Amino acid sequence: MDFDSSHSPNSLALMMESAPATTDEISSLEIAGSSPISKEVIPRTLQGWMTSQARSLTEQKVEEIRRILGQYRGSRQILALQDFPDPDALSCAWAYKLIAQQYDIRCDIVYAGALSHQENIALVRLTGLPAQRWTPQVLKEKDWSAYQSCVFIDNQGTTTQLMPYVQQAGLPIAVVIDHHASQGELKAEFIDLRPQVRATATILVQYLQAGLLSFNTNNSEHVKCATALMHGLRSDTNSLMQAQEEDFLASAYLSRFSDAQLLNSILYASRSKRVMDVIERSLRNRVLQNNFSIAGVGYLRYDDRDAIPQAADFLVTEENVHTAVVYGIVHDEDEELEVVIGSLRTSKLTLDPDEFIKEAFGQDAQGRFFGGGRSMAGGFEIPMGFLSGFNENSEYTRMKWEVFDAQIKQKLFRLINPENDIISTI
Ligand SMILES: [Mn+2]
Repeated sequence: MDFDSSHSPNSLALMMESAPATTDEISSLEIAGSSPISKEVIPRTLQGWMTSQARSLTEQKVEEIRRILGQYRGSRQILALQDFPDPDALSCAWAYKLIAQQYDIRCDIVYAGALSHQENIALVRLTGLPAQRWTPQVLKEKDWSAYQSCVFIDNQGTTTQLMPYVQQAGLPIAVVIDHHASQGELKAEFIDLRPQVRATATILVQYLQAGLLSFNTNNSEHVKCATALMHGLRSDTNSLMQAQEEDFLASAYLSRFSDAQLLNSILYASRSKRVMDVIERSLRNRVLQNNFSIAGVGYLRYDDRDAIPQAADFLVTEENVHTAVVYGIVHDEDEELEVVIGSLRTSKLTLDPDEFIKEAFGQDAQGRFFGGGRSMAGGFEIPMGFLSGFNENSEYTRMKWEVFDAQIKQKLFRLINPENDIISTI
C-alpha cells in the first residue's frame, strides 16, 4: 500500500472541527443549497468533508453536470452497467438516477449479464435497487427510440454488451463517471474519470456533498441508497482497508444516512446455507502442503458456483497458509453441462496466480489456457467433454469425481512440491 506524503496527519482533526456535527446543521445546509447564499455556505462546509483537491474538482464537475442535466430535462436516459455489475456500480447508478429525477429525467438502470454473487443479489433485493436485467432476447425486442441519451457509471462502455445497441440507436453519451483507468478515446458530453479514487461511490458522494442532491434521513429511498453506496464503497476498498482519505471522508458522510442494520443484512445474506456447506466441505477435504491449502468440494449446482471463490477466500486465512485452491464440478441441470471450476487465492506477493494456473493446467487442444488470474487471485474452468452429463448411478458419479479430483491434485502438487509427487500412478 502506498502512503501519500501529501496527506496531512491533521486533516482528520480539521474535519472533526469544521464538519457539521448535528442533523440540524445538515438540514440547514439542505435549505441553503437552494438559496442564494449557497455559494458562501457550501464551500465552507465542504472544507471538512473533502480534501482541497477533491473540493475544487467536485465543484467544477457539479457545475458542469448541472448544465448537462438541464439540457436533458424531461427526457429518458438508459444507464448501462457492466454485464456483471458489482455493488459500487449498482449503488452509484441508483444515486445518479435520484439526481437525474430532479431534472425530470427518467433513467432506466440496465445490465445485460447477470447478478452472480449472492451479495449483489441481496443488495438489490433488500434495498429494492431499481436495476433491470435485459437478456439477449429482450435486447433485440427493445424500442431504443424511447431513449434520448445514454449514461455509463463505474464503466466506460467497454464491459457491457449494451454498447453495440447504444451505437446502433445513435444515442449520444451524456454522462460517464468512473474510477477505472481510461479505456481509450471516449466521446461524451460530461466525463468525470478519476483513476486515483478507489470507488465510484466516493465520486458520487462528493457530488451529494456539493449539493447536487440532498439526502434526507426521513426518506427511506435515500436511506437505502446511502446504505447501498456504503456497501459499494466498502466492497471496492476491501472493507475500507485500501481506502484513502477521500474514501474515508465519503464514508463518514454516508454514515449520517445509511442504515447499519440493513448493511449488516446485506453482508449476512452473502453467505447462504449452501455456501456455508461448500465452505464446510472445503475445510474437511483440504490438504495442506508447503503452505498451500488444496480442497476439492465435489459437485455443485450452477447457481452456487460463487461458493468456490468464497471458500478459497476463507481457506487462505488459515495460519501458515499463503495460498488456497478450491475446485469442484459445477453442473447446469438445464443445459446438461458439467465443468470443473476452481479458484485460487494467495497472500504471497511472489506468487503470480496467472502464471501458476497456466503452468499447472496448461492449454486445451486449441491452445487456450484453462484459466488465469490477476494480483492475489485466479481461476480456472476445465470442460469435462465426453465425461460430462449427470448420471443416476451414484457409484459412477463418485468415480468420476475421484478421477478429476486426483488429476487436479496431481497437477497442483507437481508445482507445489516438485520433488515429491504424492500421487503415484502405479
Ligand atoms: Mn468500482
